[in-house]
Amino acid sequence: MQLNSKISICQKDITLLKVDAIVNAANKSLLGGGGVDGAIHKAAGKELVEECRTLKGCETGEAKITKAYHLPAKFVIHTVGPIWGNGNNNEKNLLESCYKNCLKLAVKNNIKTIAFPNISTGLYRFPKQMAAEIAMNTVNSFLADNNSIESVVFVCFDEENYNIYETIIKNWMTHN
Ligand code: AR6
Repeated sequence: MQLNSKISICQKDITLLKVDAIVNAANKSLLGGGGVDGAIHKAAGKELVEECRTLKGCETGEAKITKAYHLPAKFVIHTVGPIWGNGNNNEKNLLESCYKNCLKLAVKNNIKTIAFPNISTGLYRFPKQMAAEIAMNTVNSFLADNNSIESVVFVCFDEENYNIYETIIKNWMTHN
């Protein structure tokens, strides 16, 4: 399958992006935490946690949407990635579900531009290479069947993730 031209990568702080929706790598409580979750809540302001409280949490692999308050984005889509154990606890399928459910929710809410962080690859310790392959394959397949989303950007905060995504794209271009 060809790499969809709607997919791009960048190395930035996701809270700075002016897209329709940024995705948050949250925990099941949806009440904030460290990593990208902490950065999003800090930049959005306390109204975000107030709205999140009304959502009553979120299961691993699922996604829920809120407004983005003081962020430049319009919406935040909160998803809960799997905590990496040994790979035998359905981690891969759950990570795939995160990306799929975020995109489904985006389509439902008429979101055209969306930015993903590298879900589960920080505190949740999912191996970065495997996570990147799952992320790219899942999003690319989704875009092949759905025309309403116009742009998906993978926001790689750390150098290691950026290099992994860059290499995957280069390989994809040369082999497809
Ligand atoms: N912009 C973009 N990416 C970021 C940013 C940022 N500002 N900050 C960190 N990252 P993590 P997880 C990257 O740990 O592994 C929280 O406490 C980071 O480099 O944020 O899914 C939640 O509440 C990494 O590649 O999320 C949960 O308890 C990626 O974001 C738990 O962490 C994900 O790292 C979720 O763990």
